[in-house]
Amino acid sequence: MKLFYAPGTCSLGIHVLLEEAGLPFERARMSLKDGDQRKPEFQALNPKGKVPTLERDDGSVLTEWPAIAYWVAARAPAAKLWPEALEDQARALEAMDFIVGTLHGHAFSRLFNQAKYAPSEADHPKVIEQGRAMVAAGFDVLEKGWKGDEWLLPSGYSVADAALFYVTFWAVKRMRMDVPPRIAAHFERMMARPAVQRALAAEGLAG
Ligand SMILES: N[C@@H](CCC(=O)N[C@@H](CS)C(=O)NCC(=O)O)C(=O)O
Repeated sequence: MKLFYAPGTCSLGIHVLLEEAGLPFERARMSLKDGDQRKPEFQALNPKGKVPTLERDDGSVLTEWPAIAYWVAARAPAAKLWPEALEDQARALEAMDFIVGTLHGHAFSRLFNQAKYAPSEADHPKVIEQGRAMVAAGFDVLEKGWKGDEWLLPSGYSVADAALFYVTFWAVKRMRMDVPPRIAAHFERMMARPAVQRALAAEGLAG
């Protein structure tokens, strides 16, 4: 299979999961800045023009972070990336939906693309201000609702941790924002995982 990724974007979380899974995969590096996602050859694979995009060995293509995470986890049961109990599975979905759909899709999105929210450049600082407040509120929700110990879910390390990792990576490394203590400790634990270090190194982000 082949992961289409762009360094330091949300595809980093899937990159981590593929490394954790221990399945063989190829990497196809994309430059969003150069518009690779809009090129016809990529649009033919994924008309949404987004990473992560996973091309599987049968040639079929899977998109959307939670769906890819679920599929990777299911393909590598020994890695135990998908919780066993129904309650933990539901919590994993709940966390991924909030992180990918809300924290990324609404809050960080305002920090990355102000023009999407305000046609006039004069309003862009307001969009950034709103985005930063939404990011802080999102991390606050996760911090206050923390039910796990070292990892997000009480059942242990899962796909939800990789989702939390990529948004925390954005906050800490890209935006230089403070995150609440449990999230900060989680980030340190994630950074210590060999799979995370391998993904970061492959994306040219280590160190
Ligand atoms: N809903 C998608 C979101 C993916 C997404 O927003 N990817 C961004 C990078 S973090 C992207 O490819 N942006 C390129 C663009 O919008 O042109 C998912 O869950 O995978």
